[in-house]
Amino acid sequence: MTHNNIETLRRTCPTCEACCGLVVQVDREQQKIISIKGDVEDHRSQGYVCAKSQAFNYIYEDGERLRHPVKKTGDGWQAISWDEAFDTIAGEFTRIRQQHGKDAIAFYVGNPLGHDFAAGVYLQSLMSVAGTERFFSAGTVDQHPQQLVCWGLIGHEWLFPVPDLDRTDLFICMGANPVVSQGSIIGKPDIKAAMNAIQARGGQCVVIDPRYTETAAVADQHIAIRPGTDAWFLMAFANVLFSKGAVDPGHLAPHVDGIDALREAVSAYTPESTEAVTGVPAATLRQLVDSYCATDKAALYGRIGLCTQEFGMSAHWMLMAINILAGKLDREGGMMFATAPVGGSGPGAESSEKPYGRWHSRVRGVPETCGELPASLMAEEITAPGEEVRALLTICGNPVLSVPRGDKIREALGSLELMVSLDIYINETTSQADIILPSTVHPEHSNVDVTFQNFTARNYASYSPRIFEPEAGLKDLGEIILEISARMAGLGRDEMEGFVYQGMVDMGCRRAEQDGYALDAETINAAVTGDSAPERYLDIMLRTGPYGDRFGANPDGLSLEKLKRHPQASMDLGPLQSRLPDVLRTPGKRIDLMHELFDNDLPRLHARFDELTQQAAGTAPDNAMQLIGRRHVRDMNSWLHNLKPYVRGKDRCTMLVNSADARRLGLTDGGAARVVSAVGEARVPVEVSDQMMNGVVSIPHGFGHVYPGSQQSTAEDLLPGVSCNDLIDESLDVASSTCVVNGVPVSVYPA
Ligand SMILES: Nc1nc2c(c(=O)[nH]1)N[C@H]1C(S)=C(S)[C@@H](COP(=O)(O)OP(=O)(O)OC[C@H]3O[C@@H](n4cnc5c(=O)[nH]c(N)nc54)[C@H](O)[C@@H]3O)O[C@H]1N2
Ligand SMILES: Nc1nc2c(c(=O)[nH]1)N[C@H]1C(S)=C(S)[C@@H](COP(=O)(O)OP(=O)(O)OC[C@H]3O[C@@H](n4cnc5c(=O)[nH]c(N)nc54)[C@H](O)[C@@H]3O)O[C@H]1N2
Ligand code: SF4
Ligand SMILES: [Mo]
Repeated sequence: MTHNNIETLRRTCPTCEACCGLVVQVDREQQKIISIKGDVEDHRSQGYVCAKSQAFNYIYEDGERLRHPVKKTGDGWQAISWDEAFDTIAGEFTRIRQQHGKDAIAFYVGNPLGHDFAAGVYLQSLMSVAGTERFFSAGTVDQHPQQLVCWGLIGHEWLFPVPDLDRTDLFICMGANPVVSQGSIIGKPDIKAAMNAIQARGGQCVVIDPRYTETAAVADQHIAIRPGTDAWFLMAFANVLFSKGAVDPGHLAPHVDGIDALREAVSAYTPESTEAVTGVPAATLRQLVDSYCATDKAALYGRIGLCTQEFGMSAHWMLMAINILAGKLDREGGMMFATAPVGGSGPGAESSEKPYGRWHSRVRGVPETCGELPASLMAEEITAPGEEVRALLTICGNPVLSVPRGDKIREALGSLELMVSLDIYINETTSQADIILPSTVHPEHSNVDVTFQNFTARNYASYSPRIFEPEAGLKDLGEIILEISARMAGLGRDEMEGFVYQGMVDMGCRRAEQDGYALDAETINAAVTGDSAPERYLDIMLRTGPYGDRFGANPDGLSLEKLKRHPQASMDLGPLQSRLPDVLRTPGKRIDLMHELFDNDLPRLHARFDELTQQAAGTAPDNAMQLIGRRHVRDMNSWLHNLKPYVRGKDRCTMLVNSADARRLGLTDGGAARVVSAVGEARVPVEVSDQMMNGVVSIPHGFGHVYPGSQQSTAEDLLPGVSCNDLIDESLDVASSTCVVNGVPVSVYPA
């Protein structure tokens, strides 16, 4: 729609997993976005947006955002041509690989990559060309435990169950604060409204968290739990299910193995025996299990607070096991699986080798999980004597602030022969690079949030058009990754792109064969549409996906063209459907509750429980506290802090502590605390808040904009904060090689 120069476009917000629908007004003459509002006609978000809905435009307009490739010289950053940049990178990567082997090149991939479909596709090519074992990502400070558990139980690493919020009558939310985070692996705009709707239909919401969070404030009940103890809480939960005779996996019953062994494994844990360790009164847990069993449509959900703790994998294992035992997995109102329009999560061949321990980190021999090593080990892996990392490529990541021991990582970056960052800012991490390649930002490229359509609470497909032509000289991130991988493979860019395209065509033909209809490469080539190669990949995926038009065999089905013609950015594909046992990819299509991944962690669980039980009987040292994190609605990890509207106002990088602890520790509201951990020490402003459980303090991550060399003056001037990750050591949930950032032991003193 065009009036004079004003054009109205619809797209989804690219900033978090909710993917809200937006109406964007653009002034073509001025090349400016003049307004971004929630799209009331979007079937998912119905006009809802949060404060960050403007973020992609603020980023677009930020004068400190990089707009051309730069290289570091003695005189500071110098603009260079793309050719020089690519020649240097490919030349050095190739030389280093020849001289020192493939593992001398490391990668770190951060969170925003998940919002760029094209970059995600080409990253796969780059990873196969590079073949490095030194692959790190934000996933190891995030969802790795969930990936492993889903692989172990259903044979898919990337198919996670989500709470069926539209139909559930009991939403139990552990270690997540979706009212602020806007939901992760839950895919639902406006969680507060969804919780209110549950309550309006007579249902209940329960939050289990060491902090009385914004989500707890909306819920009917808050259960405070001691950080890091969820696995035992859930084992006791499962035990009660057994002792009540409430185990009934429903339609999954014929497919489930290991029930008796699981009964045995949890037999020692009761609400009474775990109470001293978890801090949850036995009666509270028993009452929760009662209402869970009595509610037909109930969903037990857990997220980052459950993942990034000492027993993250076991906690998620138990959570899934409980949903299965109670017959609430894959059932309406319970935890269900989305059916993403791009396909890939349907029935398929048995999953390949176990994504755990196929190789190990060099220094402490930590097992790989899901193809990655824990990001907190980056520093020591870079400096590993004799097997040093010589070159590092970071893509959309800021590990110096977002990963435990960020300070040590930053120091280690100095020893690299070549560091390249694909990023839009010169920040705490990228300032250490030799070359930074910026890319187009969201208004300058089309996108489909493919990843998040796999974790949505209601199925949908979306398309976000490009709003502006890219600024002269800027390339899309996907193109940059393609070019680097082509050169590393000794191929031309077009040739490499051709291989990727051919791979998509082959996949389309394979899908057709599996689904029993005729499709060949010529048909695809003749009919495929898209304004760019990535759009053509997408068209093939959509058309051979579960809702696809099958290139004509199902004329009413979905295609990229249809999606582009849809009046809203996102098209409704209906409520979640039952998908099991069809999509199981486990051996013999069995759900093995006692898969070795889980069984192997039991001795560690038992031993640690005994230790904590003993500790609970004694008295803790006076200043000992446990550190957890938190998020604020105007943050997105570390990278929105250079945008004034998001950092104005009172300091939010504070340490929360409850009033009784504050008194005992000699802290005052508005004063400062000295927080000392095994690896560091920081001075942090104190905010006294009875949201906190006793013995627990909270500091958010993503701050610490204090290093010289960054070019983010707003962040540095208005809200530098401190990096809690400098206080967090390299401890891991060894069962999933995931970083432990919650429940970290610290000592707290007045400063
Ligand atoms: N203590 C503690 N630490 C945590 C967590 C926690 O709860 N507690 N949470 C963890 C989690 S869940 C995550 S996901 C990680 C996040 O870890 P990271 O992803 O490493 O960190 P971010 O701060 O999100 O950094 C994003 C980077 O991407 C860049 N960027 C943003 N948009 C674009 C773009 O369009 N193109 C390009 N090329 N670059 C872009 C930004 O400039 C920034 O450098 O942090 C983890 N760290
Ligand atoms: N505004 C905003 N939104 C975001 C982000 C952001 O930085 N800011 N980051 C995005 C990213 S990358 C992700 S992964 C998601 C994460 O989304 P969520 O999982 O909802 O993340 P958090 O808000 O950190 O909530 C984690 C909760 O776990 C609690 N917790 C800590 N330790 C424990 C424990 O041992 N047991 C239990 N039961 N609870 C514990 C914390 O108190 C906190 O309330 O958010 C995304 N959305
Ligand atoms: S909730 Fe997420 S997707 Fe929705 S407007 Fe906010 S940042 Fe954007
Ligand atoms: Mo994350």
